[in-house]
Amino acid sequence: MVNQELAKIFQRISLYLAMREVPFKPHAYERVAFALESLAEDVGAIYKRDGRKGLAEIPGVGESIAEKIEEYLKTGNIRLYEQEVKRMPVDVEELTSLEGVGPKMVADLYRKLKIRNLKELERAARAKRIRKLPRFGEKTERNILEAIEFAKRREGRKLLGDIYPFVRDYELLLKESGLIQQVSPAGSFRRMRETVGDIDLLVTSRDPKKVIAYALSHIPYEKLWGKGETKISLRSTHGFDIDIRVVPRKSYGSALQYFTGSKEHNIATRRIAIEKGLKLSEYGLFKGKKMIAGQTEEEIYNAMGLAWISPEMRENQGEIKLADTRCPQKLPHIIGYQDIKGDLHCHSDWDGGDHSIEEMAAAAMRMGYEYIGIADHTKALHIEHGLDEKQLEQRNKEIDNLNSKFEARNSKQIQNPKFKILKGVEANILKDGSIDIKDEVLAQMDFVIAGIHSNMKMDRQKMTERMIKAMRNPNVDIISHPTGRILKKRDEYQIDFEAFLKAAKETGTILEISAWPERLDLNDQNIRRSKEAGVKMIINTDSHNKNQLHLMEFGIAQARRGWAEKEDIINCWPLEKLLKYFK
Ligand code: DGT
Ligand code: CA
Ligand code: CA
Repeated sequence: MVNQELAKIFQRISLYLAMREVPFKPHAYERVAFALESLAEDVGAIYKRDGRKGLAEIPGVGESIAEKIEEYLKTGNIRLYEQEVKRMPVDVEELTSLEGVGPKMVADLYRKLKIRNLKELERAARAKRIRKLPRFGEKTERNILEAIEFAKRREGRKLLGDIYPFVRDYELLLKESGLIQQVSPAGSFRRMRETVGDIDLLVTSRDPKKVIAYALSHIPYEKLWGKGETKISLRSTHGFDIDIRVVPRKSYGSALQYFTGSKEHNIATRRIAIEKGLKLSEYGLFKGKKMIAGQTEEEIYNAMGLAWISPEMRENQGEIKLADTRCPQKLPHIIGYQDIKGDLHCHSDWDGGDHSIEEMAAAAMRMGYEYIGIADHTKALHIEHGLDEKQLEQRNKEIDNLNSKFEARNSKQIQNPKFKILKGVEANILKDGSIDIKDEVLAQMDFVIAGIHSNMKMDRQKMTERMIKAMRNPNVDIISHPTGRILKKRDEYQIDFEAFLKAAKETGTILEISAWPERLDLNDQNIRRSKEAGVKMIINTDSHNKNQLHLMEFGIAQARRGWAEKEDIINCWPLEKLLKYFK
């Protein structure tokens, strides 16, 4: 947990320094925050073992930041951070989480109007006080109010990616108690919904009271919503709610089935039980007074004449009908968490990513992948150090050299004998639908991803035309994060999605499912629509750091929620088949 706490502090320091317009440093702190978030080992453990030197080996951590980590581990504080907070006591995270509000604006608002948080910002905007500030104006004020409305609508739900590490920690914590037999997350988390309202955890134990006492003494919380003999409900100090329930072993399956939901799925399964003269509840499946199933989910579904259904599919969207053993159609054989053979949207240090192509490739090999695609940004994206034609040609040479080196080395290695690095780009779709890199150079790539990174607020017809024109480019293979939404921050582009799908099908363009936790774009619904339209998809992480490759899991989860099968997802395919599919 120390990693996450430190990441948060460094993220805030980065924002505070940006508020004061300190050059370079904000980026350095942001990078460290990123690296810490996805670091597998606990920094405390690293420090214990290797001291400050060990800390300095974490990507992005230099001398001075290593010192700060040490300071935090020793004192629980970082002086620099406290000074910054004192200088400008604003909730910089909350304010900059608004679309269009950056650190400089936050600093201005504090200096001129003493605005410290969202509430005060909203009050000032409604009182029309913001438009009077120099460099703000009426339009900015309106945008701020719009962004606040957006934030309010999403309030309360957390991103799956944000709470994921905590849930895994709680699971471990409960396992280590020695008091329990089984533990599983339930609810929307187990269904891997893109956002989660509260965390539901289910355990079996002979001693529920002790489990409850253990949880209360081991999970830091700020509010206790309720406490019973077998249940507690609390708000963790990290700001999200957790329900923990202890159930008897013989009811574990039925409780898991019930608390996994969704509610709509439960209502439908309960109705099926009634039709068969049975009664289904969290305690078990009953015929009269006799319990006929309860220990596992399988036996419950089976006793109702249904096949077991993956949690990701339990949204009452037709899955129950297909699970009926009498139904001639079967449930789709959705992709598994181990089915991905490579990640094609990875950035390298060529465009400002944290790791070299070789390091990214080595990390991909460790994940058991057969290939990795390097898709650096291209020149129209200045802030991301986009590459021009000449730099791309140089970068491609490096990839060729690495591939030859791997071939030589792999001949003696049994692991991943055919591993390949593919040459790609993430090029920009300009306002008129053209691509910012010359066709001759695009043609030299193994694959081309194109995405929208500017002019996102176009009207529906123009945006649709722009996308379709990009897909008609004979070099464009993949459209990255196709709808452009950022969870809790920004809506999708205005686009005619049906026309977009039709053009993707016609041109053989592949749609990306971005596994990046703030994007998850395509989302589950659009994945299902694409599958039904016969449009192929690819799940990519958009990693800018080798420690982000594991984010793949979130993309796979959304693909499973969208009922995608191996045939629909091209990076479940072997390399040859994949390469043949590109234009
Ligand atoms: P969330 O927390 O809003 O992201 O969504 P869930 O699905 O985790 O919902 P939650 O935490 O309120 O409840 C967990 C599960 O318990 C839910 O998925 C299904 C079950 N459940 C809760 N309330 C009801 C209910 O009124 N009827 C039925 N049939 N099931 C319920
Ligand atoms: Ca829940
Ligand atoms: Ca709940």
